Amino acid sequence: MEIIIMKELLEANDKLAKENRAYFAARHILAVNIMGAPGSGKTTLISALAQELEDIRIGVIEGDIESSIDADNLERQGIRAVQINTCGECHLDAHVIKKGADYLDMSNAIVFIENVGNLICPAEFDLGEAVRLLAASVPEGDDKPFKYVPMFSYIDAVALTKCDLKEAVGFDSKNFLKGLRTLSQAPVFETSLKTGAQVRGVNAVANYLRQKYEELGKL
Ligand SMILES: Nc1nc2c(ncn2[C@@H]2O[C@H](COP(=O)(O)OP(=O)(O)O)[C@@H](O)[C@H]2O)c(=O)[nH]1
Ligand SMILES: [Mg+2]
Repeated sequence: MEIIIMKELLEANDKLAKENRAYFAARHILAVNIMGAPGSGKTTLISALAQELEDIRIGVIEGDIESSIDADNLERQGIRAVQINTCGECHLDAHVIKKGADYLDMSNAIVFIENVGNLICPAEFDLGEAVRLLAASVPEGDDKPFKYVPMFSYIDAVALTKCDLKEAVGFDSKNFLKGLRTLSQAPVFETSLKTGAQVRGVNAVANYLRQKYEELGKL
């Protein structure tokens, strides 16, 4: 019985995700679903990308089980954001994304969706996004692609965040890539965004997204 309920839930979500995809396309919006573990650097990355892509309109749909800390932080930086609280749910779904997008009411924009910090459930819920970007942080360890197979199979690109900590935590890049490449050919962008230190790698992620955004116009 449980299996049937879950299947119905996912089918209903997929239908709404399809509608979201059409909504984003009609408004010339590149929707980017940013997933990753809690604390992997998702908000920090969004903030840095917004600076790097300053010539493009940016909106953010923030997902957390509670609080509006991330949306408040982004708004303080002048980035248009809306907070969604899932009240305990471990992922965002297509239904709440439509609500967030309606609130932002944007067009000709890149809309970042910061998913709930979790390496499992978000990989089951299509949101209608165009790009799935995983923020995988160095301190989580190089073995994560071997352990979280659905997530590492689901994504289009990886931002390997907190690379300034590689040496400190003994991160083995070769092992990380070995695990990832059995599942996906997703490009990997190494970033270091430590507060007060030199920012590295965010321009490559921004260029990747800029290209995706420019490709929208050619469809
Ligand atoms: N050393 C280091 N710390 C980082 C980097 N990126 C983010 N952080 C820190 O990691 C913590 C969690 O970042 P946050 O963006 O809030 O993660 P989120 O929970 O995935 O949104 C914060 O204290 C950030 O300052 C990085 O590249 N290097
Ligand atoms: Mg965050």
